[in-house]
Amino acid sequence: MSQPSNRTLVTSALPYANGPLHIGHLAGAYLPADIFCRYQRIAGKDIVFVSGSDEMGVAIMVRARKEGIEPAEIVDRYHPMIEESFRRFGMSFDHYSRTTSPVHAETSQDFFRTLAGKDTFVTKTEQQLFDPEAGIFLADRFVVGTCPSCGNTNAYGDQCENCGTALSPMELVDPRSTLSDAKPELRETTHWYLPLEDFQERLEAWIATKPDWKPNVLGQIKSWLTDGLRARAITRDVPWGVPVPTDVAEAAGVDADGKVIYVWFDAPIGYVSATREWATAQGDPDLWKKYWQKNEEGRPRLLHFIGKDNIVFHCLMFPAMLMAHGDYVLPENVPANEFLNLEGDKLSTSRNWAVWLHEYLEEFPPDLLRYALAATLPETKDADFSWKDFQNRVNSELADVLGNFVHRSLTFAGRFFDGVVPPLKNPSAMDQETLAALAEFPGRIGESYDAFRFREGVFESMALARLGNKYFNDTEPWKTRKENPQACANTVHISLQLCASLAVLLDPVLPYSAALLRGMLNLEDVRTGMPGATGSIGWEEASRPLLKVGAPVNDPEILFTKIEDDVIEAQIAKLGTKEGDEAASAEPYEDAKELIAFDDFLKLDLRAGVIISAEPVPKSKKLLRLEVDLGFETRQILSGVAQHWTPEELVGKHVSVVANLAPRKMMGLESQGMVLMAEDRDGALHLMESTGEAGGVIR
Ligand code: B3M
Ligand code: ZN
Repeated sequence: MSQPSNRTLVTSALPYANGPLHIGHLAGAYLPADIFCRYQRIAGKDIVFVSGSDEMGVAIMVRARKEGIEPAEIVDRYHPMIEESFRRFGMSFDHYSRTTSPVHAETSQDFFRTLAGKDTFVTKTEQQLFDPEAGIFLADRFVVGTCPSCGNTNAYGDQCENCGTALSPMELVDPRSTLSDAKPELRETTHWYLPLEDFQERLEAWIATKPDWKPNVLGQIKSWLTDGLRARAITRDVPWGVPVPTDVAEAAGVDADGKVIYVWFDAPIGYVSATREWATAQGDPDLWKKYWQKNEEGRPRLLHFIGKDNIVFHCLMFPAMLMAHGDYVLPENVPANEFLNLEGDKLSTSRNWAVWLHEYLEEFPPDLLRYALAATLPETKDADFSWKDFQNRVNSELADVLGNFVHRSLTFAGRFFDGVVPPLKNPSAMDQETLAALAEFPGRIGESYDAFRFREGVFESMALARLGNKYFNDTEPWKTRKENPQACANTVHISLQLCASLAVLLDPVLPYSAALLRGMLNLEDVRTGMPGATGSIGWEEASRPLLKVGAPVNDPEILFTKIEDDVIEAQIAKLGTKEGDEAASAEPYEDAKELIAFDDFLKLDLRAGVIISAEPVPKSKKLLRLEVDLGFETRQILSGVAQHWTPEELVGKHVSVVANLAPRKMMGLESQGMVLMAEDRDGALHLMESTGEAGGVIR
């Protein structure tokens, strides 16, 4: 094995350009990668960070058909929108591309051609599902059916999103077209396949060298390897995609007309295309090779940041393609994240149960969400984003800890030391300990980031601000100012030095605030986390005092404004409403849940009840306050049904109630149970009406 070179290529999954971005995207593949790259650049490492819009594939066609327009119009609408959201959130890509670019068509066709030339593929002529009404073969998301692996009734033709298994349409039980009600017919067609079973041993041997990968990632990989890998079709009969190269088709004696490369074959090659475009823009068109191929310098590091639903493609299929090709390095790590939920519920674009990035940016600065998400990333298991938690983190961490520390340090410097950094003389034990503690921070934070433990790294960064606040409190400069002016000067000197280090160390997670802070401190020559940044002050330097005695500092500006309750309540009320729902996608059914034991079912206290009163909840678009008679008592229940029924329509309804749900506060009112409802795929609700007497047990 060759030596590692000092170059790293970082990729973030290419988002489908079929809708705007939401917080789930940010938390999965983008924010962690951005924090990682910013940190590495500040630390002086040679890193290139690429991504781009995934503009091919059936996901785009599904969206286009829904609107009755061409796929090209869809991607031309969403690509700029996605790119703009990323830019405003500070994603520090060296290059953000799109898979409709000519460089990408050429790169993926070359790759396909190389593999065909090495006899990696097999071609097969077989019967496949065809929709006679839509006149199209039913590939990927054009077909749903029951997953043979887990029984999910809404598995797609290429993957079950419930269990992650990669599928082909013919493997689905009871396949249905998502394009029409027509019964799928069988028609003969020819396709290229990547025989993954030929790579099983090599993949196993390679994965065995990665014991340090995240357990959630290794767990998924091992279960597929245990099941045994099977050949995957890598071409499609659909009218949108990178065309199968005609020379390859001719050599195989296949008519290439209407055949395109499968999106999961071309999309990861999009990382290579993006790196090539970046290199060309640098004026050195071959430079991309130093990030993808072994050379005299050694072996570059390749890191893929993705969400858990993309693990099979990045850890097995793409590596098999790279192995087959031979010129490329394999990923050194794939630090995939689990899913982010929202207010305790799965994100859903069709139910508008999401925080859309472009909408968020109309109301809040990007750093607040970067921080709140970074502190709760789904690194090892699914995590939850709630607006209350967001508010708490902003108010009691960003404002009360970091903002407050910066503010009081600069205020003291301005008021009592003529706005310059005072000298440090005869430092006390506590002064010395504080400087010694500072020296440890860059290494400790960096270690967490290097190990992809971003929550920990962010927590450790904030710990420096906590330390600063504690130091400021304990040294009591408001007292020493009169009693011992040099001690006061020492406190302000050291506090300002901590602020300066924070202005470097917080840049990965809070780039906008860190820049503002550098401005307040007149801290120049800092190497920021952006591509191409120069400057002599970097990560390591932040372990030592950065400000010179006598250097002027400015009056403090507000770094973080606290968020009021009503602002947060308005955000919560927006969830689940249909406004601005241009993002609705074709997710047909919610996934089946895991089996539970009978005893778990018995824990539920389900009762028949009668709604005796209903009224709107002030300031909430969604909630109604219900009083429900359970026979033995009356309960107040808050229900998110205001957009489905008027209060009058509900009074007198016999319903089913979960009677032993722990009480929950919403909009300042306590909800003491839940009224059961069935939800249609379009979001329409139906009461589970019961003719039983109030209080009767449902079992
Ligand atoms: N566009 C799937 C997704 O957005 C896909 C990722 C491609 S990464 C090469 O989940
Ligand atoms: Zn499944």
